[in-house]
Amino acid sequence: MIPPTSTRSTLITVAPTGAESAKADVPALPVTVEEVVATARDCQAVGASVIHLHVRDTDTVPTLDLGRVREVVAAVRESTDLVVQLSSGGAVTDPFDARLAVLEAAPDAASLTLGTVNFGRDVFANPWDLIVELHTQMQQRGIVPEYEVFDLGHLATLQRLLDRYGPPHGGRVHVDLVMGVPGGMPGTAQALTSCLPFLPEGATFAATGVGRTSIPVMLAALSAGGHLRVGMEDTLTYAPGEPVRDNAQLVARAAGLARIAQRPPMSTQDARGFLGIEP
Ligand code: KMH
Ligand code: ZN
Repeated sequence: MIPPTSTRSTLITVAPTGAESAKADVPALPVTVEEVVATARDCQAVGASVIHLHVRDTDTVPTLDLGRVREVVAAVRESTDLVVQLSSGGAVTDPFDARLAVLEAAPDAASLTLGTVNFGRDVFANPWDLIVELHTQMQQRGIVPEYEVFDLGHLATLQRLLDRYGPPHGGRVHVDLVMGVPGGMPGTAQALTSCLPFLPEGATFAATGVGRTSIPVMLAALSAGGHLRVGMEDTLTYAPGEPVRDNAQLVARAAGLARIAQRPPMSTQDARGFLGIEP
């Protein structure tokens, strides 16, 4: 097995909003510019160094409207030092050209999903040509990708992508294992461990456990030298019967586990160095 490159600290990404939950069902979900900025600030204060952003319009509906995306990116940059990572995944209904166009907002980083996966009753479509276009456009625009892996086969696609099109901007191959999505790999220590031998040489990884898999996935990731992503995009229940209060509550728990693992949260400055993002 190729051991993943471990670090002395833990990169914690917060995914505060996502594209799946409705504000009406989850009143604590940050959807306005002000709510996103407040969450970003609170999450940085308790240990996040990266924010994975999905944007909502003024009716709280997920949007890839470039003007709105730019507005949110600028507002988060003005109020925090977080690495701004835009979602290029959007919602399952978003067209490919609109998902590609978010790169025009010039984020520090963007997600890049490495294959199609069932997503509950929907299909999250990520064909090869879209993957290549996202990868090469990010190279050209100086945007650092976070490779999102929902299933083991996506790691084989990543290797093929790197072999054919070369390394990402910044040089760091950083993968997020998104686990526990109904249709993707399960959120278990066994599944996480199974992925590790298939990471490209020198790659680092984070893991995200959706729903109740959040805690086992965090513990497994930390044990294996990995990094963490948490947030209300992925988890709405803090403990059985207890809704998440806010994103900072999830980040604070992740930071606590990272400290127990003796790999405390990475600063935003260190996160930029780690990911190969210019200061
Ligand atoms: N909303 C999901 C369909 C990403 O942000 O890149 C896809 C997603 C992945 O959340
Ligand atoms: Zn996302």
